Amino acid sequence: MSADPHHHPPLRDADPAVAEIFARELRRQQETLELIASENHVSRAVMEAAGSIFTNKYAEGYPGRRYYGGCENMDAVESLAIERAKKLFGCDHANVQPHSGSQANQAVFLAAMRPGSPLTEAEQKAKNPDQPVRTPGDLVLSLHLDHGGHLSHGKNVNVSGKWFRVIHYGVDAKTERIDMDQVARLAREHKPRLIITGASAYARVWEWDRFAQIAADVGALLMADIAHIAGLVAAGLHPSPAPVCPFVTTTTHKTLRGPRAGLTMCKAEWAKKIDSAVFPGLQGGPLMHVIAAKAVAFGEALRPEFKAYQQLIVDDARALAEALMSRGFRLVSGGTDNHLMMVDLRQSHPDVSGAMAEKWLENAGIIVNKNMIPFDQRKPMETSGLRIGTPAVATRGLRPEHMAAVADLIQRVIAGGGDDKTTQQVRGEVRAICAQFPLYKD
Ligand code: DSN
Repeated sequence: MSADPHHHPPLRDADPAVAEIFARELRRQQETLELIASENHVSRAVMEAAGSIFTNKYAEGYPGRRYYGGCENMDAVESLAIERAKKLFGCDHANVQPHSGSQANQAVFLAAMRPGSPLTEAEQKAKNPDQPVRTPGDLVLSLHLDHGGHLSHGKNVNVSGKWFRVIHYGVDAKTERIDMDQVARLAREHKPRLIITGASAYARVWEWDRFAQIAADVGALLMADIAHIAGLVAAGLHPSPAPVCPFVTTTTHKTLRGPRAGLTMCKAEWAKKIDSAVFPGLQGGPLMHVIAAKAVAFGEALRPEFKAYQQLIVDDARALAEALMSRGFRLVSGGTDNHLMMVDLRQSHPDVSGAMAEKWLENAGIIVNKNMIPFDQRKPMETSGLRIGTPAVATRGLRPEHMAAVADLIQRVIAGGGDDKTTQQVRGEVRAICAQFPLYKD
């Protein structure tokens, strides 16, 4: 920073090294097809808010109850974000402060669950005879990570799996859809305190009502993590869990197309506990610039154009799924109901792992991610699957009629085994498509 406090040179002068990295990233986003199901390109308005003077302000506490002076504008923007979130999702209460989806989920654990050790007393003693024994934590029932679940839903390396006992349901081997009979049986047998629904790699509709019935039958609490499908839920293109789930959590940056952050919603009776869990339970100062950007994104999502955008995401995903299947790719569960599809490479390309395909596609300007698929034999860093989603290409304006060309490019790269000639040819064609659908052009 310059010695003169009134002189604020733009980034390109203040720090050319960082500015050059930003310029490269802008070019990368402009010239590649972003098909990672959890990513998107936000509006300039959202970026402006995220990079605003609100980054200068501490505002621990909540609107009207802060631990710092000078918070009137923080209160205004946070209240706006809360009101818009409530309207968007039809929830009783919204806490807009979680920094991420994982923290949005942790707020529910902290508010509603009794932590402890995931091990039984005997297991703890066998493992660490000299350690004091901790009581077993409450039990969670959630979707297996390999079947599309999420790290923060009880994976042993995550705090959710270290402090709570966890059992998993999965998809049916034949239909590759959630095995609701298994959910009901596990719930009956194990009586979990919390059932978690929601996934990061599941292409089908969630049956919230059936989950709610199962939870009610065994006296469990129910949480829906709608991080991936939040935009679809807000637009009414996927059923909303809000009427039947005491807790609904989400990130704000996937289909919802807001800043990178989280959101925890709940029924009125949990409002106080959720607020205390987020602050002071898990976090200190809220990121007020990000909360301002959430307010902007929620405002965008309340407009009629947002519904048309979400419809385009779904239409693009269906068209891409059809186009990939007609080119010989097998999709888990045979298709998609939402914004993503899981490609199973085992039949069409048994010698190609998800990791290999991800790299070849990246070299050709097509960005996807390798992903475990149900009953995968390969390891998580290798995988037999690819996860492909359409939120970002729909933002660029690609329509269902463009998806055959996209599927063709994917097919050529994978069939070519990453050879240089095909890679260069496809890269050129990707650039041409990107130029036809420019990003951040003015
Ligand atoms: N990492 C996110 C995703 O890609 O789905 C989930 O947290």
